[in-house]
Amino acid sequence: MRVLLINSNLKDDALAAPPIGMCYVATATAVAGHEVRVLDLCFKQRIRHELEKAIIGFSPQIIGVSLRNLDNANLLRPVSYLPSALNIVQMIRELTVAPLVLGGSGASLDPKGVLDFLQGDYVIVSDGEKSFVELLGALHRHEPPVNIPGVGMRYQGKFHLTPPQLTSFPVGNPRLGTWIDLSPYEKMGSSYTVQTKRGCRLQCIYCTYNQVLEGNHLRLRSPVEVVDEIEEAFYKFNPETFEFVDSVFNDPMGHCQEILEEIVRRPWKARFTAMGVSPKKLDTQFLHLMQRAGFDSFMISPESASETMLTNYQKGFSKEDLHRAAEAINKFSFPVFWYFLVGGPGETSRTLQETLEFIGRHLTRKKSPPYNLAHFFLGVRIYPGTKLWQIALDEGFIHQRCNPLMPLWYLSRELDLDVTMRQLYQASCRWPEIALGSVERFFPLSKLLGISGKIFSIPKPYWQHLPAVNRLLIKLGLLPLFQPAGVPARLRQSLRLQMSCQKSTGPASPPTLSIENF
Ligand code: B12
Repeated sequence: MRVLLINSNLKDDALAAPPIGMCYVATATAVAGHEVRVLDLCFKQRIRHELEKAIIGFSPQIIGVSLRNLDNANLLRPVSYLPSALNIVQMIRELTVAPLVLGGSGASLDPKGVLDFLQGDYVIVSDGEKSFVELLGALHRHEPPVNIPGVGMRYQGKFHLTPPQLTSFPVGNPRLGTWIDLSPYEKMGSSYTVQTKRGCRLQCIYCTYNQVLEGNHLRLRSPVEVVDEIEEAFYKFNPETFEFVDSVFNDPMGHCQEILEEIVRRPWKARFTAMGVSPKKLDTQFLHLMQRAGFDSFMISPESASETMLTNYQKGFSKEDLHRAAEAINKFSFPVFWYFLVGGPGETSRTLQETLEFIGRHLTRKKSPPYNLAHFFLGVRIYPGTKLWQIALDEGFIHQRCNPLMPLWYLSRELDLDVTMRQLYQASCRWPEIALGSVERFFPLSKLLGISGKIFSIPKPYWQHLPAVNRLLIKLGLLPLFQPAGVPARLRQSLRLQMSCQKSTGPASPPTLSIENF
């Protein structure tokens, strides 16, 4: 069959992410003998024109649309990506009658809601490779695809989903660089992305990784196969950096170490980064191995440095583990991006203070670049299927019949929001390493880096320069200009809206919710 896969993620700033998931699906579909084309809409100015070019010449028999994000999961600066995805789907519908299949993490998080809202024909939950290829087979044979694992659809007037079966890692090498043009991503500071495993063993109460996204059963790729993929891409595409996009990069530690050792054994030298590094067992020996393999930065998500909050979030490591990891990290010169969450169950100004003290003690020691960056998200996004969903139901943050397509938030009632904002603001005036979620409104400016970064050889990743910018703003007394005003009142208002909105709107009517307005 002729299959067109379209990336609907238009986020083209410093966080631009190549659509690796869609490339996995493209490779699996091509391996199964179909004729596959890929259209990456990110960085494209004329979306309709691109769609016309791709659809009119090729006449696809099936269209797959990748939906990575529902929203930006940022309560301080909320943005929904659903209206732009809807716009793309509507343009596709005007150009072709080919069945439309939705997939990607956004689609997996709320398959029914996404299928209804975007008016797709089918939705794939979790891994796409096997389910999508089986769906194509069924459609080709004119059979109803009702029993294919991972496939959701409207059937006999109702939404029908066969639960996904995540048993093995379906295709090894997604051949990212052969399906899409990586150069605009690289310009923005992004990397050639690689996945070494699927599944997450952690049980963080707010997280979806071990649920619909990847499941909690680990599926590991062979270290040699992973490094072969990197080697092939290194010689073919010569990317500036490779980035591991596993949910947790260093769990299981043994598998991760084998990959790093395999990299060290190869004759070439590449640069690496990773998100999702866990502080557990992050010692100087492991960091040294990362350095030898070519790592020059990474992201770590402790979420809090308070023992109470680490326990409440069920992070699977202790405050002591975290302090040990920070001390080990400080012996190296990597810039490290630290993610913190404020406002989970049990958060108080005292627990937040403990996190800020940790930052003051460990993350602000460097007197010259590269600096650490401590990024704070306020509020915890509530997803269906997580323990936080149940907690939020019990505590009245959400209602049984709420619509998961709307960003739903948990924000500890033990926090006095005025005090919280003051705490965060004062800390950010004192330590330029701190960035609050509201900084996201300046991300579009990062496109300037894409233009000037090469000319002035600004080192990547670009986020490492944010503390230097903050330092300058603090010195010039300009930081207050960049702080959003009236946040506590705004947050109280959106939480009130969240609760009232859910009570009046049942699951039967999600598309009527005003997603554009939040
Ligand atoms: C790595 C990562 C990042 C990195 C990306 C680095 C990079 N250079 O790519 C960084 C830290 C930059 C990042 C940033 C953000 N991220 Co992020 N990120 C992830 C993470 C952990 C892995 C994504 C990944 O690459 N997976 C590997 C691929 C292979 O999996 P996949 O994309 O799911 O693809 C499979 C299926 O979904 C399906 N599939 C995919 N496409 C298609 C298409 C079709 C047609 C079909 C049938 C199937 C299909 O098949 C694929 C193969 O099996 C996920 C969580 C997770 N475990 O999925 C969050 C996640 C995707 N991120 C999320 C968010 C919110 C963001 C940000 C918006 C956060 C922010 N405010 O800054 C930004 C957005 C960036 C962007 N450009 O879109 C959310 C999205 C949920 C939501 N609320 O919308 C997730 C799900 C985490 C969560 N909260 O649960 N992220």
